[in-house]
Amino acid sequence: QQRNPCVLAFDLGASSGRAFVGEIITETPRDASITGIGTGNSSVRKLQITEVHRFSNVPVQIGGHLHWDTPMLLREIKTGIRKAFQTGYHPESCAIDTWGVDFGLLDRNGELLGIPYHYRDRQTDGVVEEVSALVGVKRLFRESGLQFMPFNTLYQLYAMKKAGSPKLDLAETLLLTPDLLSYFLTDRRVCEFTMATTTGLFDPGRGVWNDALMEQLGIPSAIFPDPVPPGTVIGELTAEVCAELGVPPIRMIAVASHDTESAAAAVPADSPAFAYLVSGTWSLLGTQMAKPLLTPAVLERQFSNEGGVDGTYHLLKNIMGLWILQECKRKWEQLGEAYSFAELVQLAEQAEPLCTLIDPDDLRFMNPADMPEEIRTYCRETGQPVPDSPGAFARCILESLALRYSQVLEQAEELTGSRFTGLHMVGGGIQNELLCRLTAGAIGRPVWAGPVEASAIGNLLVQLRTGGWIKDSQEGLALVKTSFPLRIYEPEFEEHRAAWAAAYKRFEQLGRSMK
Ligand code: ADP
Ligand code: LRH
Repeated sequence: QQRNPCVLAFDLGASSGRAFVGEIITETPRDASITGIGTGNSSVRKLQITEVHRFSNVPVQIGGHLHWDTPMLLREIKTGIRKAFQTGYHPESCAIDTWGVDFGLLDRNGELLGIPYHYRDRQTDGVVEEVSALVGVKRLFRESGLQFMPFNTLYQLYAMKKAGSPKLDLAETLLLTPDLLSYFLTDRRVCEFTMATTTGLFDPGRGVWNDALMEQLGIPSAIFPDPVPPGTVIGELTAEVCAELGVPPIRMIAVASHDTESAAAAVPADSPAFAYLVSGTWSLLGTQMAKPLLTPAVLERQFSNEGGVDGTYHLLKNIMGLWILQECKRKWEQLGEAYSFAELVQLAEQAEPLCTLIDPDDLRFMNPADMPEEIRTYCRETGQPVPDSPGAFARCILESLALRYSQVLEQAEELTGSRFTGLHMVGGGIQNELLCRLTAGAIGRPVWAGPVEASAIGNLLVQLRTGGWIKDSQEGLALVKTSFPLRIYEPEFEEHRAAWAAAYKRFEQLGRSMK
């Protein structure tokens, strides 16, 4: 029997990592009538994805700093490769996408210098203000295109410099997380374009590294490899890795290695001007653009321009996201009260609606020691009822996120002059049906939810293009549309609209970081 070509994607998020094999299958009309997909007599091509591995991604505090457990990530990726072959697949290639901004430094022998920092490490506290004063906010934005988030690579490197870290002096190469993990497997050093655009050191207007800014901040420009576009072949697994895993030397591809951009590349939109929300640990809300938008209004609203596939740019905003709920869940677990996400959603369903609201993007929620306590303090300070049960906390978080989505969606419309008829939601967060429903209510428009595993799918699509099995992004999106049905959430009735409008007014008054 002829085997379908297949490829292997690793999608590493801040909460978990997962490995999916993707293969293009052809359903005959007979199969199609069984599954209910497809009409007429023509056969249907679909992308079939199979999860072969999943693992938790838990960071580690070492002394005063928070780090990624990088050796664990590499070990789990190796396990994923082995499991793909053990399951009977023979992937033609594999690729890794991860969160943005973080990196490892290699010394002149090609060895890792230190343990990569986690973007929530506190070394960058106060650094945004310092760099802004040094460079000027207008230039900083014009030459990076990014929202001023304390964890952008630029600020991390500046913080290391300021702390007198010897690592920068010893570094020969800086590799962003997906490139670093690919390097461990192939011994090849690349810098993938979509990741480069998350650093703050890549000038999106000129499309090059910003050597002048690096020099001004004392960051060595020689450590940054030239960016390569998504779809570039990095190289093959090294002989050592193949021997260790007992697998043949498959190719590794640089995809849209930034998870947000891999997800955006898999949004099954019907028109080129669409709004999307990638919902996971973070919520990234934005829209696709042909080129970066570097206007004073974008600086004022604090949106980012991040590079995507096919040279596109994405105007988007980082919203604190389900991190807040994850951290409450973790705290309750420590206190001996364990709830699954599904249970928390169920409890939130029963809680009183639109009771307490928070500004999810208040920086106090970035990494507090005790998230529920931080929310309690916020409620006391803003004179609101303090949530008194996990359901009330979850409801407060989800409704506040939905209101923030509505606000940011309107800002995106204002900045781009577009009108979005609804919002595409993708990512693990769409398993939270209450969140999807609340979002539809808050924005007063439909939410089109799916696919859940958008980042892994976007990763697979770029690999399938590199392998020549699909020809362009249109063909890729057509596959997504036939393979992963959308779930539609319509906004609620008129009486709810008034309640949402009143809540939005209260939400806006919460102020602080409401730009
Ligand atoms: P990341 O890629 O950042 O690690 P994911 O895309 O995997 O994040 O999404 C993780 C989030 O998905 C969790 O924070 C949780 O809120 C949500 N989630 C996962 N499973 C469920 C579930 N069964 N029900 C509701 N929400 C869920
Ligand atoms: C989401 C994400 C986001 C970045 C953040 C660090 O996973 O990649 O786009 O800003 O992580």
